[in-house]
Amino acid sequence: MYKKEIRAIFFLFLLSGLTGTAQNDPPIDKKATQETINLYHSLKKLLGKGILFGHQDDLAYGVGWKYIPGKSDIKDVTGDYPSLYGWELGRIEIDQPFNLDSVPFDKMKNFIKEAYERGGVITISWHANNPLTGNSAWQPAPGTVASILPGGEKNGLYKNWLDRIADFMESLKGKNGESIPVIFRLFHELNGSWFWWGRKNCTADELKQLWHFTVAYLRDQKKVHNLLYAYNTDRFTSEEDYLERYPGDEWVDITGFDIYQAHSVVKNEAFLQDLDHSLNILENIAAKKDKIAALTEFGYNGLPDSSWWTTVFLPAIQHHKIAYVLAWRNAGYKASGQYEFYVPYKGQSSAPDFILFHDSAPMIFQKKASELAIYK
Ligand code: BMA
Repeated sequence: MYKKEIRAIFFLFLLSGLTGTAQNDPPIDKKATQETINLYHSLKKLLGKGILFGHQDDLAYGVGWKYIPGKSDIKDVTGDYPSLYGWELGRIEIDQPFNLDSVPFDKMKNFIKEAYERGGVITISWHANNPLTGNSAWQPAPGTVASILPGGEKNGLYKNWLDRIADFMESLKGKNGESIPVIFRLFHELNGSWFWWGRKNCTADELKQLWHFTVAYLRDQKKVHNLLYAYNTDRFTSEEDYLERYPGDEWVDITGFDIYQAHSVVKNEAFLQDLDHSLNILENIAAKKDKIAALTEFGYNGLPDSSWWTTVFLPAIQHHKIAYVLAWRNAGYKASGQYEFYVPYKGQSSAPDFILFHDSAPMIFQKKASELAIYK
């Protein structure tokens, strides 16, 4: 038998019985659909065994292309799709037909169905506009969070926005009519201050109240039962720092954080250490709280180091108990010469290294994920 086949069989053995009943360990939604419960347990069982690889907007566009059926920069490079897909709902709240990155919501729904049917996992973020001012998510204003809490002048508007979120989530159906489970990355990067829900823009108590209100509204009032909820900070320094705005164990399924290498390659080693260290802290928190740890967003824009995947990113993550990692979007090049991409496209200098990364033991892309039957 070839080495690769032996590895594959060993891998399947490791993960056999990935799902199964775990009656006394439900997600925070006690009425979650069976597929959502199965996803929750599958992710838990992955911890320490394999890491799903995700990419934002993977099927919609990449560097130099848009909306080509079946295309994906990751698939072009590795022959394999990612096993996790990030999507973004910003502007659905104001009834726009496409999101803030110009992805039409109807196309997004089809991409989500396509990925789910081949066993992929879906995670969604929401850069909601500022509900108090009508400006973007990045334009905080004093009192915004207070204004949408019950009794606040914009609570009605916010509920109206959540109705649209609920409609979208509920419209995601598999071919047997079942709801497609979604990991909802609510108020992501909440310890930074660039969004209206950020640290300097509301008190910890206000954020917690907002979290409770939002989850309770979607889950109990709107009866949306296909969501897992991810608590998702930006970089942090300690357990206390990470948990400063944590809404409570009964309100969170997944704990994660976002981190970027935003400097020149000489800072790679520092990035590796930071990521490794933060994952240690996260892993400990998740273990104590019995939550699923994940790297909810990461990237190195432009990938200027051709061996970054196997010499920096992989060594930082491979020994950690995290269920998945999500690379940010391949928006490509703008006319101004600016660019934004976080996974290689065919011909990009880190593409050969990304193939090695794809083949590395803990990493799970679509082919392995399909065999895991994550929703069964
Ligand atoms: C940021 C950038 C922006 C994008 C936003 C929301 O990190 O990628 O170009 O509009 O996320 O997806």
